[in-house]
Amino acid sequence: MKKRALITGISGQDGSYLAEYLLSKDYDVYGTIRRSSVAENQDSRIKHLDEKINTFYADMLDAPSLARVFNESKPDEIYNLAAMSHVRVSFDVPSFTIKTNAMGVLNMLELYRTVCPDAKFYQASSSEMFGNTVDSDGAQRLTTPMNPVSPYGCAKLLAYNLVRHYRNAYRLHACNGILFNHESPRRGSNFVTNKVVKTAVEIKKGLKDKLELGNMDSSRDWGHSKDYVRAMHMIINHETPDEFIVATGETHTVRDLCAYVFGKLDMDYEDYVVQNPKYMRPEELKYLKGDASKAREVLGWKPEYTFESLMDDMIDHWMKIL
Ligand code: F7E
Repeated sequence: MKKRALITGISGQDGSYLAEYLLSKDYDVYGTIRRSSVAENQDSRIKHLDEKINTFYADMLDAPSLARVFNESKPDEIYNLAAMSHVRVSFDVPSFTIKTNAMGVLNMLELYRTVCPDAKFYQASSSEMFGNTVDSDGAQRLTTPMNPVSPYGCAKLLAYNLVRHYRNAYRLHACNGILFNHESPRRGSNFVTNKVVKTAVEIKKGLKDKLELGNMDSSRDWGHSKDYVRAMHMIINHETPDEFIVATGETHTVRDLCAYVFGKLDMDYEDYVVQNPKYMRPEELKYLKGDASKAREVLGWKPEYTFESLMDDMIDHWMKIL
């Protein structure tokens, strides 16, 4: 019998790559999408999978809609990826963010516990939970204290703890993947990597003359979403439910990112990048570098993309599209 996977947020960057990955492993794939007034926004990343996957309208805050999806999909594996995923926007819509990213997970866990407790559950946890805590060697790991600095991070930390609590209280196979930033050509263009790459290509092609950014001194550990969805599948299928960090262990500033991308296009970023306070955050997470040694050693996971090959993939994409 084919395994059945349910992916909330299947139309997002990770959801779409995970759907492709699970289809390649012969799963039946089910997923939730949210209604949007611009129909194209609902399925632009999964349109090519139309005939191969089963999608349902649902919302993390609409428990009856989730119940219908659980009952119709009867999942063996549940990947909970749906979220309000933009950290800066979470300062503008804090209540919506906390409800969706924390209460929504509670809705999912209750359905999991009551409808299909023999299934396995993966929660998309985030490096944003660490806030500005860094170990003395300059990395974040599973033992690093978590002190989130955004409504998004606070909500993700509550969800993370709920998953651990449900696992212990109800003996469920519920896992957390703490994923550091992961990008791809499918990344929303209001996240910094895709914003920089897309705008740099537009400048190169004479379509724009400047790039407006916020804080250029923050550092991020950027990996490729394709590598990270593979890790999700390994985490959920590990024999014991557990927590894992997924990261490359390399960090770069936003400034380094600009220098690399503009440099690849034979331009100097300093001629085009201007700072706009609009893109600053009330509180900034300054530095991320993940220690994924447990995922490497226990799961045998390792990333195939480097920072450079990730950026090259995104540059190639926009050079073709624009
Ligand atoms: O910002 C700085 C910004 O929005 C990265 C989400 O997937 O990863 C992501 O969250 C950095 C920050 O990602 C602009 O201040 C400068 O320091 O691409 P980002 P994020 O906030 O790190 C984590 C792991 C998640 O879980 C989240 O869901 O870049 N930055 N100027 C800017 N950022 C944006 N978006 N736009 C700018 O103009």
